[in-house]
Amino acid sequence: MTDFDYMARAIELAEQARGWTNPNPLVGCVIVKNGKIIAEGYHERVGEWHAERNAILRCEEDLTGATAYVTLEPCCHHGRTPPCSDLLIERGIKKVFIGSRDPNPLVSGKGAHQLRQAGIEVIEDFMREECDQLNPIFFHYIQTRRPYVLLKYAMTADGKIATVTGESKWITGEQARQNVQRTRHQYSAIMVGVETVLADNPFLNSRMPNAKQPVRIVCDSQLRTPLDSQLVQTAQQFPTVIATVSNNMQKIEQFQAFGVQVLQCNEQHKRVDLHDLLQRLGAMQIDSLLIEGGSQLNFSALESGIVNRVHCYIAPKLFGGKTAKTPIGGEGIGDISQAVRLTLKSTELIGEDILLDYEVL
Ligand code: AOF
Ligand code: ZN
Repeated sequence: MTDFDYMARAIELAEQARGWTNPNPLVGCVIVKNGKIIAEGYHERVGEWHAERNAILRCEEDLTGATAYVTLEPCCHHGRTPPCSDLLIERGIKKVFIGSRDPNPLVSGKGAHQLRQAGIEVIEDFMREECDQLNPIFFHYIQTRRPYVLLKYAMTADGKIATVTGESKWITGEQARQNVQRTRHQYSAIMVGVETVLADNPFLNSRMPNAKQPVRIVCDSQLRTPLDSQLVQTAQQFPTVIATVSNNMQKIEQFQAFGVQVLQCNEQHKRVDLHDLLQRLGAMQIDSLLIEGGSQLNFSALESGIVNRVHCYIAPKLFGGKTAKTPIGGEGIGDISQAVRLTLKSTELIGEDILLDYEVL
């Protein structure tokens, strides 16, 4: 096995915790001595041991002279757990391959520096691109303290998200819908506009077995969410937030009585100021937000520039109809030069549907 194989294994280990570490990163670690893997570990859940500590503490062999492969620069600060750099030094590790740099201001180069100071050979940026792919959410959140935003929609091959009568169940097939469930598990919160609540009365939970449940958010400037909606009725079991600009205290108290948290946000053009909302969600430790429509909220989100990533599912169906809804509504733009520009990261065939994964420029 080569250095590349060991780091690839560390990435594979890191992946296993997807959805469970937020707002911490996904991190994997492999330790090799005399051409043999003698320890493996990954960061399993936020608040628990880091990847390196898991690998080291589970290994009974002497680590003196061994080489460690870590997908993220080892930390050197006392957080919820003690510094990993100290432990690597203490156990006599001789060489460390690092994938991603850690932009956390508490670490940011100081981890690698500390290892070098102790005489360890450190190789940085090793398979950095692959390692960086693990943590777009962490890198964004640790630097901005605002959630990383993914906009997701499913449409027909003629660009419709519903028929002329408003029917939308289902556009994509079973496998694509399962993929959405996995995405919900990876994001800390999921948001829809009030029109979607009125039209679909959604539940917005993750139905994957053992899934982590995202915080459910309704963007509802005038508090039109019905008290008998599924979201309000299940707010005691699943955290539920309504973001509004309304001051109607009587209504707010009614929602609160069901366990809904009401966030009174700043106003922008009579709607919720999405930048203010993101700031508040970030302060609540929400590092990632999945926006699932409707078309008005999708446009507002894109227009305000809060969207980092777009997932577009295309189903092999055609609906037609001049008034059938499309994924992005709102006022739109007049001039092509104002278009939101995207970079295609990947395309994937999921069952009979296509997933286009874009980054917003
Ligand atoms: C690593 N390996 O496996 C992780 C690291 O307060 P804590 O203990 O939860 O630490 C969180 C910070 O530690 C996080 O922001 C990131 O900078 C680093 N995470 N570092 O070397 C790991 N999870
Ligand atoms: Zn650490």
